[in-house]
Amino acid sequence: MPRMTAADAAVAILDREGITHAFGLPGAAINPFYAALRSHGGITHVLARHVEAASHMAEGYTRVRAGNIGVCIGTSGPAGTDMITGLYSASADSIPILCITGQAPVARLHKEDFQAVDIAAVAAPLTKMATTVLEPAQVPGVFAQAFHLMRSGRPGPVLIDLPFDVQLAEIDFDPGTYEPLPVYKPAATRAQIDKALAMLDRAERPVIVAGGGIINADAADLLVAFAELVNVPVIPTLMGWGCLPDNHPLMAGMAGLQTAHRYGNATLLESDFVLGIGNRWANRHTGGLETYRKGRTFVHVDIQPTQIGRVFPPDYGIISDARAALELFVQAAEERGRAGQLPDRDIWVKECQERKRTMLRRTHFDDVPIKPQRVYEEMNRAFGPETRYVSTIGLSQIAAAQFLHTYRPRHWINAGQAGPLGWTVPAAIGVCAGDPDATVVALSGDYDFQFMIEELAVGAQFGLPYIHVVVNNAYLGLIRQSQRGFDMDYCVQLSFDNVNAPELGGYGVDHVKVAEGLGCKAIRVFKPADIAPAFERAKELMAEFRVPVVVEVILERVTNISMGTELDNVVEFEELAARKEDAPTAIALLD
Ligand SMILES: Cc1ncc(C[n+]2csc(CCOP(=O)(O)OP(=O)(O)O)c2C)c(N)n1
Ligand SMILES: [Mg+2]
Repeated sequence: MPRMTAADAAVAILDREGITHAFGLPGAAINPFYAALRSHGGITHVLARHVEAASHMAEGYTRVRAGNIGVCIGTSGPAGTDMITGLYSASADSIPILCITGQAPVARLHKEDFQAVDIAAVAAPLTKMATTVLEPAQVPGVFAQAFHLMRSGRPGPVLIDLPFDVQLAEIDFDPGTYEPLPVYKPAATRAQIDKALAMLDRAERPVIVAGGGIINADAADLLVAFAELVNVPVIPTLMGWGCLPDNHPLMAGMAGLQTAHRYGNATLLESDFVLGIGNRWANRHTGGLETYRKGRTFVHVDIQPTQIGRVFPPDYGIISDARAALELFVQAAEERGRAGQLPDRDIWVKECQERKRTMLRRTHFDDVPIKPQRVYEEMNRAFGPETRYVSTIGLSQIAAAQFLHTYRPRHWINAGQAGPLGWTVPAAIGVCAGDPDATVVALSGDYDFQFMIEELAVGAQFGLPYIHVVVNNAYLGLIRQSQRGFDMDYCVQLSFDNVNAPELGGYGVDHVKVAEGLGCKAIRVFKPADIAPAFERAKELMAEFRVPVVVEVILERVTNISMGTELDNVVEFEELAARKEDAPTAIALLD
């Protein structure tokens, strides 16, 4: 039997489980694991500048391709606690990442050892498993179990904490015969699918709410096939956005309080039946449940048994992986179609399409300082359907969801539930590492960008080029807008006179200089007509220098973005589009 350190065994298992990349930074307590990484030599390591960033890089890496699992590594103590936000973000959005931490030696865990913190206890509620391995011989089993858990059922993160002496201890282990454990995914039965389809048949104005579970299950093609077979409009959630292209005739728009389309909300409110697949009924999608549920029948398909009935009791629930359910939905719908049993939905579909064409928000403004809507219009022109967008939180992200277009799964990569400021730069770097050929365009408000701006150096050091659009209003814009309800504008200003950059006119941080200082390229734009040339120049710079390129757009300080507390009370702050020139990059154009 081959003998090796437990750390060597762990790295060999990472390899056998298909891991090719890791994001992290070493410290004394994790050095044995780094020694094993070094002697293995087959895992590319990206050195983050902040450990929280390593966890977000891992998440971006997971999200970009089906089957990917991002690995983040840190030492004991503060490295683990820094990654807690990454574990929260990943668990909230059902994204598997494996977090590996170093730890004090076993015998010293309770002896006030330097940087010994019970990280497994801290991480427990945010992970599918969080464990400090006390017996070296358990290391292979713990890693096998970790991969089994991350891939089974509702995906999510795992933390493995390795005491220093456990990493160094020699164990018997044969990597050659190591085998990943089988993955468990519950699957709908045909009887359950037939029952759901019979309910759908009885509806007059049905919609499918398509959640991120469909993307996690790599089942977007089946969703499109099913929607087309039954001719039912689809409302993707923010996590499901991209599972059918925005220009698909059955894409009815997103519904919700913020990241939603006017036509998506109107169609949901007109509907009498909702089939939710792989979705959570998160409150930013539903708003108040009374409005959301009124007069509608609900079927809910979810991989996690306890998710059914958690937010509200559906009329019928099915516990199933989205792919397994959609395979049967397609099969059953095909049979019904051949037997001429599918209802004609043409009139309802046309009504939904008409709303998509007419209920538009205006994007075309020529104002200086630039109105944010114009930035998204220019992004729609500059970046094609293969673009992978990365964003996190803020008015910037909300407006992006309202105005940008997504055409493919995994092309809208967003921390949907946790929304941790600072996620965007590291997540974009993880996306670039996971798909080096992708066109990656990240979007941040000025504050989100400043949170982890140091990670730009990682993109420069490791040759991970992408374009980062920074919309600068010198404000915590979303919080400024939400403080209107308190009649205040308190602690949300980011504006100051930068003594080194008077040309910024009070917009504070000189993002161009900071980005350049970190080894990246950067362009600043003040006028609408300069946005498109800046994007073209950014593409050239990215190709030439292979580093992140920042395009900073100086916005008007105060622009309120459409949002509300109920699906039927979303407040519009700008005049709506009346002619096609008002929203020239909308999918379906007004006359
Ligand atoms: C860690 C963390 N702290 C606080 C918040 C609350 N928050 C959400 S958006 C936001 C302001 C974002 O400002 P900016 O990135 O400039 O975007 P803008 O809204 O101005 O477009 C804040 C403070 C958060 N999401 N995450
Ligand atoms: Mg801002």
